[in-house]
Amino acid sequence: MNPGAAAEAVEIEVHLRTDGGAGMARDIRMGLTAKPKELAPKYFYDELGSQLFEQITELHEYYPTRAEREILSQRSAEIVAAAGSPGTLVELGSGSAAKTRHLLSAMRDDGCLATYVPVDISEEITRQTAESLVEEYPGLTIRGLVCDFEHDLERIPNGGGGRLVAFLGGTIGNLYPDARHDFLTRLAALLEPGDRILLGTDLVKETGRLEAAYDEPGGVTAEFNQNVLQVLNREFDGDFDLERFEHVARYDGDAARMDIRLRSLADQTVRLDGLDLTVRFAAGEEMRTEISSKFTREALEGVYREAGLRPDGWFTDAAEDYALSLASV
Ligand code: SAH
Ligand code: AVI
Repeated sequence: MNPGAAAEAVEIEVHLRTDGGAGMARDIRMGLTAKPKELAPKYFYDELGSQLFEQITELHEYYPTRAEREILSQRSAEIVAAAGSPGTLVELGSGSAAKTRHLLSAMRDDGCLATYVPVDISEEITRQTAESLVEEYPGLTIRGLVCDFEHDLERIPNGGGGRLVAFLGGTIGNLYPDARHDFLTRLAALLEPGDRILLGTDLVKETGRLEAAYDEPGGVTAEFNQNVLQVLNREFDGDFDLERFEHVARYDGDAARMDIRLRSLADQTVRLDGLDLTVRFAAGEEMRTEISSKFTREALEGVYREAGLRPDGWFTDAAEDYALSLASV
């Protein structure tokens, strides 16, 4: 394809910091002054954070990506048919869209593929992904949205020819139950009859495997977690010393979720000039940076129903570590 044609087939809308960064500043100030302190996982994903996540997906201990790839590589044609051969694939939290190729190829082979809408908070990875995909799928139109999918969900375009809205990787598990309910309820309100959601969820399993997946000896996940402090240093002229915080990943069986934190290794004071904020950490104090919920089929079907969605498809890998499910209004 000539490069001009490829450029015309890609359009990326950016809706980040439309408030000049005031929302992020408010969020971080609230999180660092709360008791206990907490940061939202969406702040992990600067350019380095996105690269570190890609490395996580290749770790032996991190089975969710492998399991989801197994399902998509074997069942994408079936999923596309069950979703009514949609013309548009919307993907929330698309990242590198590595596994999404299976769905796009199944749509191409079905003859329905027209438009791909990647939606992600990380501009760099969304642009790279769009540029690669337009080369790989001649004729594909890409309408990327760089935004916070919780804030800007209603910007998702209407799809002529039906939509499949994929939310892969288990990222739904990074939302707290209330936020997840609001998010799915809003998503349900956007769906037209015939549109489908395709949701990736990690399943409940033994604690040892879960904790190993989030705290592997190689330390990539620790680096991914600590990188959020580097994001704050850059954004708010801060002086967090990453070496003085250690990665903690524990499974909370009552809440059925991984609980991921940074633990201060010393009594210390951190200054963020950009927020005119001084924050004290006691030795051993923990600050949560992410939760990652794990589901049973029954629990997930309850979550769907509460949001006004009807579960209508369930696909797992052979080991039943991970599930993809379809839902509609
Ligand atoms: N879907 C990919 C990537 C998962 S990592 C996979 O399965 O491998 C989570 C992705 O969601 C990252 O690319 C991150 O940038 C994006 N993300 C996280 N929070 C987000 C938010 N609030 N709004 C938009 N994108 C978000
Ligand atoms: C993006 N998300 C689904 C990952 C997860 O498994 O919750 C993020 C992650 N955090 C640590 N490792 C991977």
